Amino acid sequence: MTEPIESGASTGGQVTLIHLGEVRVQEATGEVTPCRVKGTLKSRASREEAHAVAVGDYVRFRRESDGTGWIEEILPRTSFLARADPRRPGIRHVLVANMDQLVIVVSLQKPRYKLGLIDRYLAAANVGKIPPVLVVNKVDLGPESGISHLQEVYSGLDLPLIPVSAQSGDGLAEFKRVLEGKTSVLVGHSGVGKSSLVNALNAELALPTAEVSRATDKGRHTTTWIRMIEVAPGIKIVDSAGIREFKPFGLRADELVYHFPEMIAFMDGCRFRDCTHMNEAGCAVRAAVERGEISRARFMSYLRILEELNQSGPRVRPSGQNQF
Ligand SMILES: Nc1nc2c(ncn2[C@@H]2O[C@H](COP(=O)(O)OP(=O)(O)OP(=O)(O)O)[C@@H](O)[C@H]2O)c(=O)[nH]1
Ligand SMILES: [Zn+2]
Repeated sequence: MTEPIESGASTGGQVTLIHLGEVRVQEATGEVTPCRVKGTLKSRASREEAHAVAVGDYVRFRRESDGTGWIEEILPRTSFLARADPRRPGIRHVLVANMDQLVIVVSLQKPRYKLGLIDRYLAAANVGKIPPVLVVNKVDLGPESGISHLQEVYSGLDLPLIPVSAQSGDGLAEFKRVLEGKTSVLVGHSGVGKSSLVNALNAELALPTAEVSRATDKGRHTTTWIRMIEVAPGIKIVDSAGIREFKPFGLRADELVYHFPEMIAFMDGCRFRDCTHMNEAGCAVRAAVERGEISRARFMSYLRILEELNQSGPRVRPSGQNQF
């Protein structure tokens, strides 16, 4: 298929699947067209972006006589979730665009939630302007103290927390209510129960879960795909396979604190204007941590991410040291 010479009118639609070079675009009528991306768009993107288009993108494409299409324009994004390309960390990989919310799924046990991963997703949600929601699955496995722990850690944020069990059905009505009328991207560690939760919303979908994969002896994640599905009327979900690593793209050491909203209110009280809150004297953020007004776990996440950013980019030193 050679690229077309401009002719005829273009059509608008939304990208619903990206898999092995195929980009599927759905029109408002529901019609789906397999498309390719025009070279001019690809080369514009390739220096800074892993891919020119993302699932969720609104695009304009030109239809060919064989029923396929060429994407020639990507409309501005209202929100996005981006990671650093695992092989080329300076390159941005936008996983999804134009989402109404980021649903971070964790489980109480098997595997136990990791605050560090939640905090990375929260920072990425802030960068890409997607409101986040935290869904805590497998509450049937307990312990209840896990829920109160998470509630305490995130009490300083505007973060809805929804305890659920795909197995027992607890919390599923609330989970459904949160998704209604929205397009949500589901993220989380492998095995936390994302597919089980989506199946619980609509049993007819029958997405393969861990048991099914073991039973059929087929590795589920030998390929990578991201897709958008309407799981029930008015509930659109983006799920994915094979996305193993997630390091948010676009974080800078000197701006990191702005992705920890509960710390912002205290910053003005720091003695040094460019305080990094690592170990400077007169740091009002650390003082708030000591008083229990900022969650220590969140502060430790801040320090860990800051350290990572310092290793990979220009260093930010405690301001006391910068003076010499
Ligand atoms: N006890 C319990 N087990 C659950 C629950 N939800 C899911 N599981 C089990 O957890 C395992 C993983 O569930 P999946 O739905 O495959 O997890 P996933 O997040 O989709 O995993 P990936 O596809 O690898 O990302 C399966 O064995 C499920 O049966 C739950 O609420 N309680
Ligand atoms: Zn400080």
